[in-house]
Amino acid sequence: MNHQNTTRPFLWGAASAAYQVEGGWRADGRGLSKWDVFTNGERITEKVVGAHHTGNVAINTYDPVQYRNDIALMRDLGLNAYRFSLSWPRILPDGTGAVNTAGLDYYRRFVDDLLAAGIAPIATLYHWDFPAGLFDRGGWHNRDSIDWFRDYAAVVFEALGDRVDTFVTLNEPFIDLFLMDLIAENARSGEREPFAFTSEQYGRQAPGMHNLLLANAAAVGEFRRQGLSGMVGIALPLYPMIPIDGEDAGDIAAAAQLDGVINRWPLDAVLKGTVPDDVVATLGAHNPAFAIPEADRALIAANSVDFIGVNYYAPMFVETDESGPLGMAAGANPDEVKAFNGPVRPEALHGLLLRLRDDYGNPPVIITENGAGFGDIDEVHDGDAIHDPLRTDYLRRHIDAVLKAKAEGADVRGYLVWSLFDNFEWIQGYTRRFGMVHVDFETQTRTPKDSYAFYRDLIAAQP
Ligand code: IFM
Repeated sequence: MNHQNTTRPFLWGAASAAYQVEGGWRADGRGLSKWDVFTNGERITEKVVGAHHTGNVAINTYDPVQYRNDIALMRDLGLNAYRFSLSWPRILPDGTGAVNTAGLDYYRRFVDDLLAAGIAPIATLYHWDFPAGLFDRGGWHNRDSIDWFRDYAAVVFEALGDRVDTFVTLNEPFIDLFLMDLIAENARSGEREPFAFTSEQYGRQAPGMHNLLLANAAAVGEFRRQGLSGMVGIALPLYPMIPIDGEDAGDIAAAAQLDGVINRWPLDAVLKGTVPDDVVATLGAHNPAFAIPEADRALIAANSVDFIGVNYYAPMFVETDESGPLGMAAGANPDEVKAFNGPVRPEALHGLLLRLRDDYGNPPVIITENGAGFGDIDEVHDGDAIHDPLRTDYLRRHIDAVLKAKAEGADVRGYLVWSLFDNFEWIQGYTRRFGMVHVDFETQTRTPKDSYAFYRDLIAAQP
């Protein structure tokens, strides 16, 4: 592990992803991703939110006039870091082979404009927009995906490694495979409710998840091979697991098992270089073909990351439930106020950061996503102002939790809000707003909300 940049100031930033913000889906030679197909062809948003939403235009940040205005808002906010993702099919329209120079030029310009504004770029290589043609060949289930991704990473590192010093290989592999792909599959086939998963589906996704961890290792290896001086990490969706009945042995065991599948598996792989065999057994019970060859273990062992990106929104409350995947149900206490992504529990983020400190050798951590949407109750339009007190309170309490863990020795290097702007929220389309800045999706007008002013003042008050 390369613990560089210890002298860099704490990063106060925000995060986004290409498909959720860029638009320009056919511009300048961009190829298609699986999400273009999901939204334009099979129209999965109709099955989930009853409306046909796509990322074809999104919030239009492929347009340089638009994104330069957005960078001005970032500067006024006082951000010193901005996390964005690169669209794989914008750079390699077929996913492999010929490079689309116009796509790379777009990212070079965007990065240069961020740097000129004093904002450090944090570039994610993959945030779910898998090239459509390669998805048809099995996506992450095809072992060739490891080479496809390493070759794509090589192109990006060569093109941007001179100006980006922090790369994230993959965003939330578990959510990509076990949530989004399964929802899309259920919605498209119509065989079951979009959110109803089975143990067999989980077993089927397991080799894909393993391939994602190998792809991460291969990209980290490529980063080292090119001798780049920055840091490379991965952004994991981490969910502290809380047994619904803390006295019930079944619920306790279910919480531990789900922790293994979602948290411990990728954390062990990218930080310790090991594969937890109990997790392989849990998933292998639903897919006898799932096994880990020795050569794979060696690749993982040789390529741990420089930092861990923590995407934290909420804990999961877990209980045994024979009808749920892996015999479990995970959700939230129905009596709590919930943000879109779960109950508001900043203390669980604090605990998670101490777990990384204590169980994983205190790796450098960047909170690569944290934020909330609460729906209309938290989007109160009042003349030119938009009041979002619940989001503001959420951010304040989670930042306090992060700073407390940092003061207790956790090696936290930065905090990035999801998100600066309202944007395309995957299967929920434009119906879920996470931004500190409101976006009118018809006119692309940006209006800062109260949370923007809160975050600006908080950043300005830092020593
Ligand atoms: O919008 C998503 C993002 O793409 C991945 N992490 C969670 C966010 C909010 O749901």
